[in-house]
Amino acid sequence: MKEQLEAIRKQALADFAAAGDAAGLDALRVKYLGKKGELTALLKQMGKLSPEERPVMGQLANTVRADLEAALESRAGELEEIALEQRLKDEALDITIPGKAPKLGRRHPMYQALDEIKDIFISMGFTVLDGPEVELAEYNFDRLNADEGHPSRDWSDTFYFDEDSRVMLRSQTSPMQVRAMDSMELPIRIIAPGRVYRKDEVDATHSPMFHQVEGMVIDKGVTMADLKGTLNTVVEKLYGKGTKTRFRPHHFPFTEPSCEMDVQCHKCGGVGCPTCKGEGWIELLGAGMIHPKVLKMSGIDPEVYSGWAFGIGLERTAMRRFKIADLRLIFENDVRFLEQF
Ligand code: 2U9
Repeated sequence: MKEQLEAIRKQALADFAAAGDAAGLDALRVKYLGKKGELTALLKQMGKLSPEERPVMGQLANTVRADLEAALESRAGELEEIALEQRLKDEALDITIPGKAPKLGRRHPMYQALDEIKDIFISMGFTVLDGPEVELAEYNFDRLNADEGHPSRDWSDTFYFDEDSRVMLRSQTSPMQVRAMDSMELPIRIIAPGRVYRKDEVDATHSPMFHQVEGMVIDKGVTMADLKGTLNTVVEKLYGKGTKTRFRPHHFPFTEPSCEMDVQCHKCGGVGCPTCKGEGWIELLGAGMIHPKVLKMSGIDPEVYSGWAFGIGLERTAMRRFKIADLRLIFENDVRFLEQF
């Protein structure tokens, strides 16, 4: 029995040392020291020993058990240490790995077009003004010579906030020019870009919210020649030197005389093609000499001062600049569309 006990001790100690993890070690504990374990099985045979042998073997068996228990405990400690080391290794943060590059957005094509226009006017000495989108009809209509009864004041065209049609979403950025006339020293050279609102159904060329850039110059001796010269310069900066323009008579309540300016078609150079619908020209903006009544309503003497103003639709400009066929794409903000510019 002594040899058997020694053999169990030897084998068990070797097995414990070879155990790879806590579960394996526990299985070995059961195998050697459990109720049906090898050591227990051997001890059950103690009855067969002689009375002299029994206490000697009993002591040896206790020593073996104590040794195995001690070895188990020490190996368990070692395995725990190894597992911890491994976890620390696995979970270590490698700060030298290059990070994932953040996906950068870019400026919306319409604001790219606006920035170009702003830069051109700023380089010519204009100041950029910003103003409220919720406006008084007084600034949006009355002060711009659009009296009660003017078709654009109709409820079917304008978003009003009150029954009396006094407060509204501005339908043009012109009220900014009125505010400028009220608050700025003359001479004035400003542009007013921003959102405007009209009750239009959404389609490929209309939206109830769109953007305008309007501009205005007031000084002594300002004439239609200044209007044409300035706008021609702007067009050459936008579309290239030598780009031809033409001015057609038009009507706006706030300017007199009024005109629309066309740009020679960039596609066909003026011969006529589908882009310009065979015209050779594409309408770009409206403009005119500020109506004397409009100047007077702001306390500016039209005998001393004169001025010109223009208005341009920003979406249409961006659509032409970037060859965008449908206005709705500009507002949908689908990144697959936006990534193209
Ligand atoms: C004041 C005096 C005059 C602004 C002007 C236009 C002509 C014009 C349209 C272009 C396309 C609007 O976006 S659009 O539909 N605008 O044609 N706007 S003159 O004239 C002013 C403004 C303010 C005090």
